[in-house]
Amino acid sequence: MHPRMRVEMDTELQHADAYPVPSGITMEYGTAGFRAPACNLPHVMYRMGLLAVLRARYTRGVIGVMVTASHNPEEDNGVKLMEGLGDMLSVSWEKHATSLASAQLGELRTQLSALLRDCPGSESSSPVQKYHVLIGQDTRASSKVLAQAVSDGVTDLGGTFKDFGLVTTPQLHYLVASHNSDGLMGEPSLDGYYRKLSEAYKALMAQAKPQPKIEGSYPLTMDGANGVGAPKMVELLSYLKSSLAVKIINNGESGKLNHECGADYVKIGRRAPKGLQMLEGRIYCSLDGDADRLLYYFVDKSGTFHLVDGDKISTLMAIFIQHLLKEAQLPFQVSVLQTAYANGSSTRYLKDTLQLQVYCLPTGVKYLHTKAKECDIGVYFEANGHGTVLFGKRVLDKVAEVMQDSSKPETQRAAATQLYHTSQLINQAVGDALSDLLAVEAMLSLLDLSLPQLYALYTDIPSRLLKVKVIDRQQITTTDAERSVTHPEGLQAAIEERVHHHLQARAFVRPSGTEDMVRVYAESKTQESADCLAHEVALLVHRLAGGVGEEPRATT
Ligand code: 16G
Ligand code: MG
Repeated sequence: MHPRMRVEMDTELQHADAYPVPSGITMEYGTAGFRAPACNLPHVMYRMGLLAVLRARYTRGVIGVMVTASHNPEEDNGVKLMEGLGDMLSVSWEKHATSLASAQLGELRTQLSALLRDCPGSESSSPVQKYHVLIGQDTRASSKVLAQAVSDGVTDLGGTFKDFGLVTTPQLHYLVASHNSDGLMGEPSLDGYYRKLSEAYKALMAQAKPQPKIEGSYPLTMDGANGVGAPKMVELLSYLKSSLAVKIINNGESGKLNHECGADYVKIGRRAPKGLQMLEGRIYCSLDGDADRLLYYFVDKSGTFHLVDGDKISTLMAIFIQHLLKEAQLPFQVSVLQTAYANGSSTRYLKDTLQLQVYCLPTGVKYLHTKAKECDIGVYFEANGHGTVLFGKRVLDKVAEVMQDSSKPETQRAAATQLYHTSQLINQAVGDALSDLLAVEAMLSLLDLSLPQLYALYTDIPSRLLKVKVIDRQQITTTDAERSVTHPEGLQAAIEERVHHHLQARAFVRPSGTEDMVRVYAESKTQESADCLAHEVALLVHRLAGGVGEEPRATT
């Protein structure tokens, strides 16, 4: 056993004094880890370094710690842990993260000792084992110092670490997954990541019809949100050589992170990033600050903006895979996993037109990813652009069998080969904007489908998202994948009563996992009706669930 890893916490925690808990600050490990103004985070980062070593010891695998606050403003930062095959920190350890985060020194030792006692093998005197932590960071000015705090925590508990510096969140998930699978998921390096993606993309595109070139221009423009996705896309493009041309804007050279650009800005406002003059016939996409979300968009002849959101990207992927399964004569089920925010039209199209199995799950990647793992092929995307496709082992084994079976017709084997390359292209650890971007490009080409054609497959039902501030948002509890409120009493009945006054309508409310707000979502036949319903429901939340400040006003 490492000398610093005794069951009783007699270790010095050399750096602990440098990271006191500021008074009056408590934080919760939420949907996407901790997020807060960067100045409030050094002590949290140090403690997450400590926790990562314990978790590495508990899981007997490498743990990843990513310093990022994704699409939040530059002034914020955050941290999340990943483990196993790139999964999010186990939900059962989130409470340990929460309680360690605000533990003062004495309490910290007590909590660490308790956690240490529970670690398997803690009583044995087995030979020294290194507990290894991979650290990554986004482009925020605060990230470097905060990553240092993580590494101080790691070394204080005798762990070792590798700081990868700037990486996208999905790249760190990949690195953790590849480390913990002994390279089965790919080589555990950034070079391994780029090679895997670029080779799979080139192999898929070798089967596609050549695309018409637009002289002196790029068919695809990518908004990097002034975040880490932009430089990482440049690296990826150097592996792709001439097989993909992308113009990158908001590459971080001058603009501010996530400011008037990026996937969240585009999704919420349904508009182009500031300064982008969109042209008909071109296509555009936006990443978020840590490159785990991707959205596409274009303008039509009249200059009207159209968003191809996560629901539509998920539809494209499901169509592509369903088509290949049929060609390859593989009788596997494609399941699509959505959250309550998925537009009702998308759900109907997937179920009724494509005849796919569709599930609705609570918001947050951890729920979608866990369910996707149970499926033959699980396609999951949140409407906000975060998602991926998971291929089950049973499917991959069968795909490999067909690929190699020379008695099968060429078309069948070719389809199986494309399925194989698709499974290599799409990040199996987590939703990954860079990997998804290559997948969307390849799938559109191979299906010979344009982005406007994908957009036109179904028409979104008008919707409205609002937020309401209440005294304590945790007082609102929900069931049925967040589509129905269980507390406070009477709220659900009142929502349903309002919904009945609108055509083709639905509405739900849920406490946000990342902001101190209650979110309200409504859909209805017309935009006016959706706006009205959302406002009515927001008023109900304010009145029945302890609203703070003025009542919500109607949107005009
Ligand atoms: C986080 C989640 C995202 C979810 C969003 C909801 C991960 C990696 N990210 O960004 O999946 O859509 O939170 O935020 O799980 P909300 O709870 O504030 O609505
Ligand atoms: Mg993100």
